[in-house]
Amino acid sequence: ADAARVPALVIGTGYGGSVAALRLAQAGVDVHMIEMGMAWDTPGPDGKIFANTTKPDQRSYWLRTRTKQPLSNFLGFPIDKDIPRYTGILDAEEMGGIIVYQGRGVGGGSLVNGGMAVTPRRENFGAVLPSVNADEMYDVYYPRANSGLGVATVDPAWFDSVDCYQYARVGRKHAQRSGFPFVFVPDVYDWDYMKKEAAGTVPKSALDGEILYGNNYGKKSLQKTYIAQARDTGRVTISPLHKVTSVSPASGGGYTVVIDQLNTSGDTTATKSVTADRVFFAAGSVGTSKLLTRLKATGALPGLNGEIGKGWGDNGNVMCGRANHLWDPTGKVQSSIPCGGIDNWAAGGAFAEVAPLPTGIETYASFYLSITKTPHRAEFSWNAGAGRVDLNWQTAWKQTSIDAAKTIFDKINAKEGTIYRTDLFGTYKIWGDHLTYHPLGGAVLDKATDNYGRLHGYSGLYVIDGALIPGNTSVNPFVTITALAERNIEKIIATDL
Ligand code: FAE
Repeated sequence: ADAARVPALVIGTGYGGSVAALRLAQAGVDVHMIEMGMAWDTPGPDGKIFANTTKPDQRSYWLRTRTKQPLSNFLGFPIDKDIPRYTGILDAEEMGGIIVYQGRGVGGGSLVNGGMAVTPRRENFGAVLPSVNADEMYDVYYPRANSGLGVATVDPAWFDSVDCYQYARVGRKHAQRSGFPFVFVPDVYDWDYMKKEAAGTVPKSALDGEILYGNNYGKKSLQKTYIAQARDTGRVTISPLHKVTSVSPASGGGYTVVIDQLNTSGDTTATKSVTADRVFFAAGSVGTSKLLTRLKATGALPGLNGEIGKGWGDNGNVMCGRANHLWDPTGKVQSSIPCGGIDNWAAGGAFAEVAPLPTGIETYASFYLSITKTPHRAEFSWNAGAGRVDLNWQTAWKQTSIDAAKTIFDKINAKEGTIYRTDLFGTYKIWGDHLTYHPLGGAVLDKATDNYGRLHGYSGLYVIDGALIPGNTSVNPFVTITALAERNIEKIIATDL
């Protein structure tokens, strides 16, 4: 093991980690980022870095021998297939009755997500992060995050005219006919690039159905925004295919960080150790929570407090499809980037994204991902016998989310004389209630940490990712994760360095 010493080590390269790295580097601090996933900067044999959604291959899944697609069935047929085991981009992690989808690689969730960049309504923020000054967030940190991420909204005139958003216009029509507000949802996709895709003048990404396994062209993942800026400072190094396994106090001050180097089969090829003055946990809600829960229980960081592992939620995610009449086709070519939603949060506790079903054929289906208000919170705990961290999620808890989503879709179905699709998640199964895209919490702000993410019990250890947010954000979470990281790192740089 080499005895390298670094001023700041960041575990993970998603939203929280990228904000921390950029701002620390700009303040003159050298930063080492550790990422268990791949770099995603080299084209595969097909000339593209990322696999297409319709043709998953080894690049698509983290260490699985079979795909685990969020929509497992289509027209009654199972669509999962065998693939070689590889350090691919999407992790479908099975945790106590819920599949938690997460991005793996330099850029974290920004590699795989839909790019929907939503700021919660001001009146809902108090329930999202009760200990945070909302005026500061809405005056300073949300604007800073939106600008750093490159957030923009679709041109409404183009939206109204283009084939690839037929599905979203059908979604709008049905929402409005039932009296629900339809709202445009901002995104980090380059809208000018998508216009060129539609015009046929550039290689297609959104209009070729790319999502979930990476976008080859138009999406501004963190690789193109925060991480590019961080690299430009010359102070940030990134080690992909390296996984942090331990953090503990070092005898001469700072922390000893133990890191496994992985090959693309997921085997450990070397174990290294680095001493860091400060360590930022940015491994994502599940990654950070699992690491801290294990380190607390096994004696590496025994002084962490009793809030570690608590307050985890699924952001109330639930999916469903509706079968439209033949006079309401949703389009053969659907942009993989959603741009609108149905806001029934105040009345029914549900905000539903009108999502694409980019199959390449006409399906007459409307598809939705709902974010719902849910009180249920699970807890991570160390299972000493099995040597792993467990999560006590209860599958029955999703009923609250289904009930909230039904406040929208039962009404639309009644108005339109339509029914739910029963073929997308199994045979005769309406609700996609087995998964989440939005894990949140596990090291909650102002509980496991102080009000700026400093872990209780140890100076120089910080949490700066989705683990800070207690389970529910009322909308898609990454703008809030980014804005909170901007707020916290500003305070940490001003007072701790
Ligand atoms: P995250 O982005 O998950 O980054 C954590 C990183 O740490 C990952 O790259 C890990 O590989 C790495 N890591 C974990 N453990 C270790 C370790 N021990 N050592 C080294 N590295 C490690 O965390 N959100 C939205 O707001 N809008 C959307 O449209 C949207 N769509 C989504 C679609 C999908 C399919 C998925 C999976 C998620 C989606 N999300 C969306 C959620 C969003 O991507 C997620 O909230 C953020 O990525 C979480 O950011 P963090 O910084 O917490």
